[in-house]
Amino acid sequence: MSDLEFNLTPEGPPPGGGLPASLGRLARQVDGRLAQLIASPQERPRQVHRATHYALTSPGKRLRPVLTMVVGEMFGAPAGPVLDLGCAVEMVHACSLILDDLPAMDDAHLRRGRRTVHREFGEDVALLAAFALLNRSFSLVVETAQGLKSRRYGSDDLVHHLSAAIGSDGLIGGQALDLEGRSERLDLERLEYIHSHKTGALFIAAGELGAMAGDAKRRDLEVVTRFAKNLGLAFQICDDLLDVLATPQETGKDSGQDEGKQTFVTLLGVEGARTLAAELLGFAVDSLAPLGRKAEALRDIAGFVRSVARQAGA
Ligand code: GRG
Repeated sequence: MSDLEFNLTPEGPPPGGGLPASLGRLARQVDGRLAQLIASPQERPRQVHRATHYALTSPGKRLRPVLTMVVGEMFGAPAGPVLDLGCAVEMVHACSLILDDLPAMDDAHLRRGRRTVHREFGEDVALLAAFALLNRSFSLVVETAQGLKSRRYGSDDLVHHLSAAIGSDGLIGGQALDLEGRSERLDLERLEYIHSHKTGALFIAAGELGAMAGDAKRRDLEVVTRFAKNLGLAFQICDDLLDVLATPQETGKDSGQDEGKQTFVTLLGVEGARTLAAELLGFAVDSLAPLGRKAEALRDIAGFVRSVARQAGA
């Protein structure tokens, strides 16, 4: 663990572990920026603003915005706008966590070491806060993208990629099939479909937004997409491993949330799930070959996820 630096916040390290130091500096920039991009909790409607603030600034790993920033940096995107695009992705993630935790979905009590948003503010406010974050995410992408001087991509391209990642062929589609599949026996192909949509799609959008902000060539954009797809799926397998192997103190969320559900762990066993995660991370890293040494920070992200898969429950 010596190469891991916890991304300290006033409340301590983010549940689930910290990023390596090289990436932790980016996560700290995200932490410093998020609250500046949404309405203050003092502003009316106070309950909704308190809830958006609570959900967005609670201590998470910030892996998706870090991915946006690393990719943006790699293609020479301006740092300020790319940070804001990463924050927009984090807003979508925070929205999805609020919805996922609701009684109608996972009925979770604990998230990032705190009471879930609906338990703290009520379901009505939680729903409004989720939509407020989603809405703000899109306005932020439009504002930010308009200031970029990309030759290849307009703000409509960024909006399109983000909305596609969220829609019924993205997070919403994956979540819907996940909910439907709870009473069924799933095979590996279907499980992969669910998680490459429910989790992987936002990793893909995170990488793509960074690449578009840096005006990456289309073929380089495709490399980023492939990398993020494999990374996202490997990350979900880690999440499944942590659900059975780690304590709520370690992850900041309820353990055994997947009980009764088919997961990569129930299908493949702990070692099989670790092996699959390692394979996917291998594909992710191999896909970076055309980018050469400039993709080193992406290899670090894959290394971080690999260390989570290895250390889960150890
Ligand atoms: C309208 C945005 C939107 C979504 C609706 C509810 C839903 C559809 C999808 C659920 C997506 C979801 C919550 C997937 C789980 C992904 C996952 C592995 C979450 C944990 O991510 P970490 O470990 O969490 O990065 P932190 O707290 O560190 O940010």
